[in-house]
Amino acid sequence: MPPLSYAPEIETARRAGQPIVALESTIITHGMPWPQNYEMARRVEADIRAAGAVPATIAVMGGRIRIGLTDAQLRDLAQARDVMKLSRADLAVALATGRIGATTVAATMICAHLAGIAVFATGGIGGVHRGAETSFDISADLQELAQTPVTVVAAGAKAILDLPKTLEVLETLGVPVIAYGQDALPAFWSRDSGLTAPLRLDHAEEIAASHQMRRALGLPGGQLVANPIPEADEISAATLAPLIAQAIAEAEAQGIAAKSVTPFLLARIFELTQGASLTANLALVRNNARLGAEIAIALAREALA
Ligand code: PSU
Ligand code: MN
Repeated sequence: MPPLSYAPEIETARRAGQPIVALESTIITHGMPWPQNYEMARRVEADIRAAGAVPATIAVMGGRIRIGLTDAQLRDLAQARDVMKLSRADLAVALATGRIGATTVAATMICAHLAGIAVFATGGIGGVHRGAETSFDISADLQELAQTPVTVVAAGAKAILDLPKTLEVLETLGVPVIAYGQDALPAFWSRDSGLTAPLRLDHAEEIAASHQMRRALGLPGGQLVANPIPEADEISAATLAPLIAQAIAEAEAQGIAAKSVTPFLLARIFELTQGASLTANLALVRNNARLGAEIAIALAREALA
C-alpha cells in the first residue's frame, strides 16, 4: 500500500465524490520566497473552494505522502530549510527516510493519481532547457505527462526553457498540448509565445471529456492544458527576454546544474524584475486553479451521469 495520508477535508470530499484539484508544493518551497509562498498557497486553495471544488496541496512529510495539508503543515513546509525537491526519481527515497519533500509537477502527478485525483493546477511545467543538446537537461515532467493520467493546468512553460523543443518532445511522447481559449501557446508571464499550440479547446467540459476519452481509448498519460495569464497581469516577452538571458548566463557562469537550474533561474528573475514576476506568477496560478476547478467539476458531473 502506498503511504498516503489524507487531510480531513480531503477525506470528506472523497467520501462525498466531490471534485478535487491537486496542487504541487515545489512552487512553494523552490519557486517563491517566504512569506509570499505561504500566502500564495492559501489564496489558491481559497480560489478552488470558491469555485466549488476542494484543493489538495501535496507534499511528503514524516514518511507519508500528504494529500491536503493542514494550515500548520503548510506553514512548516513554506518556512522549512533543506526541503528535498522531489521528482519521480526522488519520491521513494524521501518517503523511506522520512525527509521533508516538495513535489514537482512529475511527483505531484504520481501522488494525485495514487489518490484518485484527475486534475492538477500549477504555474508552469518543467521542459527542455535551452542548450539541452549539450546539457541533456529535460525535465522529468514531460515523461510523466506521457505516462500518468492526470490533466495538468499550467500557464504554458517559461521562456527560461526552449519552447519549440519542449513542444517537439511532448509531441513525440504523445502528450496533448491544449491551449485554452486561444490558438497561441502561452508562455507563462506572457499570453503568446509566438508558437501555435498543437490543440485548442474553449470549454472546461471539453477538456474533461477529452480526459475521459483518453481513458476509454486505453491511452496512458495525461493532458497539458496551457491557460494564458489574464491580460491585465501579463509581462511582455520583450521586457523579460534580456532578464532571462542574464539569469541563464549567470547560471552557466556559476556552474548551476541539474535540479538547481530551475529554482536558481526563478529566484534570479524575481530579483531582476524587482518582484514583478512574482505578482504575475500569483495571478496566473490563481487563474489556473479556477480552470482546474471547472474541469474537476465537469469530470465529477460526468462520473455521476
Ligand atoms: N516552472 C515554473 N515554476 C516552477 C517550476 C517550474 O515556472 O515552480 C517547478 C515545478 O515544480 C516543476 C519543476 O515541476 O520546477 C521542474 O523542475 P525541473 O526542471 O528540475 O524538472
Ligand atoms: Mn532538469
